[in-house]
Amino acid sequence: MKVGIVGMPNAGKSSLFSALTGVAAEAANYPFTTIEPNVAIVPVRDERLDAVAATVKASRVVPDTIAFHDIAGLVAGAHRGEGLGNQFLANIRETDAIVHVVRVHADPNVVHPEGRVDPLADIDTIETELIYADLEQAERRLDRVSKTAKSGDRHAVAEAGWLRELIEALQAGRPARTVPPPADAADAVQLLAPLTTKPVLFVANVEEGSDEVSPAILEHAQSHGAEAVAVSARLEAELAELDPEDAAAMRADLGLTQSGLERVVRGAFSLLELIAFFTAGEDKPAQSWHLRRGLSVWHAAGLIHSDIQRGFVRAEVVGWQALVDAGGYAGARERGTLRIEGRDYLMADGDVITVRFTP
Ligand SMILES: Nc1nc2c(ncn2[C@@H]2O[C@H](COP(=O)(O)OP(=O)(O)OP(=O)(O)O)[C@@H](O)[C@H]2O)c(=O)[nH]1
Ligand SMILES: [Mg+2]
Repeated sequence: MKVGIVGMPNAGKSSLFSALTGVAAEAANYPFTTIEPNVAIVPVRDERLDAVAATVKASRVVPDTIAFHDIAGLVAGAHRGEGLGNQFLANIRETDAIVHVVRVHADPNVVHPEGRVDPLADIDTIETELIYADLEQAERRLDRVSKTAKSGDRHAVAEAGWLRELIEALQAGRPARTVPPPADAADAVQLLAPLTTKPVLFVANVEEGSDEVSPAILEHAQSHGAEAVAVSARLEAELAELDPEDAAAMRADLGLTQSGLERVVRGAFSLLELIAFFTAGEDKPAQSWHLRRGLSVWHAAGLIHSDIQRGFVRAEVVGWQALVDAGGYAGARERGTLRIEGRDYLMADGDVITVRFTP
């Protein structure tokens, strides 16, 4: 899963990013990979996976990951080249979701590009720039597609029609998610990858020691089908440099219950309606995976390996808690909590699966 971080200059994007990177580097049992300097691979901690690993005596714990992409800040008029322009938005076209960092803290030592701290106005600026970036992209695509459409190609005609409708909506300030493509050009969205179809998680960058999202931001998020969490980005970046016990003690001092980064990671997952499932065996790695809610064990098998999906025969499925309670697979089989399921079985959050397949 890939997430792009957007926001105004000085909003706290890179601080959030370093906090995430710090956490990733600290997770000693995870092979930290820097793909590019501005991509942080963050393991998704899950206590259920730890319990499963201990129960089945797994060799090690391999958490699923999220890749966060940090990019330069956007200012009003970025699409006309203001600030650093908007071309680096191309780096996050391929992401699954967007984290929108909004400055809420009023630290006078941190310069605001507009000279005032106004979270809702900043959100509007960024949303407008994302819409302009999509508009540019859609117009360029329409140029190309309308040439093919002239020859009467049905798919191109349908796509061009959709693009015209999309362009009209974007020009009126409406995001691309409000204009779904017609059935005969259903792949057009994937081709264009508009930024304003992606789910958004607002991260309110709040004063240290605060962990509440203001009602105005929450309301904005909810009315746009988005979610919002509060984080103090600089504090989290500092905490990520401490060892875990010191960080926990400092958190307790500040009265913060949950790690702000955990809120970001969980927020990102709930945004995408992902459920977790696990694979584990004695002396084998215990691994967590994430799948969109409503998909089958056959889809889950495909995430693990395309060969396992291709040769799918059946799956042994047990809820993580039932597995832990039974003390392992043998116990779960005896109690009847471990079931044999076919390829259409719909995965539930927390399932532990073993897929039998013909190689
Ligand atoms: N007081 C306070 N300062 C913060 C907080 N988060 C970030 N800052 C400071 O704000 C400044 C900008 O933070 P960055 O994380 O670099 O912001 P950015 O969004 O990456 O900025 P650009 O890369 O310029 O777009 C830095 O001096 C940070 O230390 C915070 O929660 N509280
Ligand atoms: Mg930055």
